[in-house]
Parts: sequence; C-alpha cells; structure tokens
Amino acid sequence: GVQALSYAQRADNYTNPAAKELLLTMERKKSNLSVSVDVTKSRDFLAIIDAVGPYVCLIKTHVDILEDFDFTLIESLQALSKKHDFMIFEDRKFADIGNTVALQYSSGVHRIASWSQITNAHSVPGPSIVAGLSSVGLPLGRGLLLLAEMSTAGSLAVGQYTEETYQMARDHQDFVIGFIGQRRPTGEGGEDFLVLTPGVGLDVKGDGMGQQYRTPREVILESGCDVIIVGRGVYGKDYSLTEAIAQQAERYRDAGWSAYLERCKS
Ligand code: 5BU
Repeated sequence: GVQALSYAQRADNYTNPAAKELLLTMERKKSNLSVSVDVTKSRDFLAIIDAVGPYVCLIKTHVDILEDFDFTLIESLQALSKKHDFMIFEDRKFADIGNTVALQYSSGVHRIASWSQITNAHSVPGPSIVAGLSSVGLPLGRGLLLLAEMSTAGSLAVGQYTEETYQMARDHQDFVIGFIGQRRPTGEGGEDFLVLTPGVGLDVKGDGMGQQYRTPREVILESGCDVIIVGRGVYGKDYSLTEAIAQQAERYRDAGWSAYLERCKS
C-alpha cells in the first residue's frame, strides 16, 4: 500500500497541486506536523506561527475565532508561510448546500479560497458539497479534505457514514485530496489519499470536553495516517512562552517523523 512509500514518491500520485505541494513540503522539511493555532488575538496567532514555523509542513487555522481579524492578517500569515516554508489549511468544516458553501468559501470577511490552499468539509450534505466547493477551489488549484471521522468521543461519523465519505472522495479525485480521520481508509481501490489526523497529544488523553488524544506513533505508524495535527499540546496556555512553544513543536515534529521513518522500513 501507499503507506510504504515516501511522501515524495507519493507526490506523483496526485494531479491536485495542493496535494503535491504538501507532500513535497513534508519531504523537504522532514515534518509531518501541522500545528492548529486556535487563539483569539492576532498578535498571539502570529507569534505562535513564527515560533512553530520551522517545524511544520502546514499551519491549520480557524480564522473565525480571531476577534480582531482583518485582511492584513492574511498578508502577515502568507509572509510567514514564505519565511518558514509551510502551507495553510483553514479548518472551516463547510456543511451546507453547494450554492451556500461556494459563497462561504469565496466571499464574506474571510475570502478563504483566496489564501487557504487546503480546506475541509463535512460529507453530510452529500456530493453536492464537493461540487459547490470545487466550482470555486479547483480553478485556484486548491484541495479539499472530507471529514471521514472525528476525534471526539461519541462521534456519529462512523461505519457506513465513513465508508460513503470515502466513496465521495473517490468520485472527485481532482479536488478531494484526502480526509480528516483517525486511520487510513480500508477497501481502497489503489488510489492515494492524504489522511490528516487531529486529536494528537503526548502528555494527556483528553481535554474534559470530549477531545481524545492519541500519540504520533499510534497515528502515523499503527493507523497509517500522514499528518499529525496538534494544537494545545504545542502552545499550552501561555502564548508568550515562544521558546517553550518552539521546543514543543520540535518535540512533536521529531515524534511524527520518527514514526514515519519506522513505517517506511516496515
Ligand atoms: P487540540 O488543541 O490539539 O485539541 O486541537 C485540535 C484541533 O483540531 C482543533 O482546532 C479542532 O477544531 C480540530 N479538530 C479536532 O480536534 N478533531 C476533529 O475530529 C476535527 C478537527 Br475534524
């Protein structure tokens, strides 16, 4: 299976430019770490990204959390993306009819499609959500991840729902580059999909609000996922401790990469 291949080798399996670029960035930076920057102030947001930038392949955002958002923040984010060589993923989790998601993706205050190389969507509306987002994102060379599973206790995205999500992706491989999920899809027809996995932590098992953490080794080696997504495990609660934050990012980067190297050998 694709799990035995290197990230660089797998870049050739994709026509989608965002997928190719992510795989090549992972190889170049020797990092399968994405840091999720879930803070409410632009100043903290940029300071954390500047601190973790050297260690990540991808920065995951929730820009609707920022209370002082304005579009110049996006320019700063893009400057950091050039400085540190990482890609950008807005974790928007679109979930509406095709027409509405196309507007939410292209327009509004955030104009997500104009800067976010990767975004994601729930499969709950059916294939029309992919058609709607693709009408905006495909001409811009963007890529979409479908939410096949969630990391939370009691998630309803299991079983048949997850299987049908895989099938929606197989039917739209130009734009759907993979999944947010907890394991590599089974029953593949040989196609390559990226699996990006949140709910990753080395020190705690949960957050008291339903989040469940697994280790980078469990995620990358045992479950065959490709990217570990880590938020609070990296930046904790005091966002001014940028040196400690950088150290945690390095620690997760090393854990994720050594699990990947072990996987390549097996
Ligand atoms: P944490 O601080 O590492 O728990 O943050 C995890 C991030 O990943 C956070 O931004 C969530 O919105 C996101 N997430 C998740 O935790 N679990 C999921 O199943 C999905 C997204 Br989909």
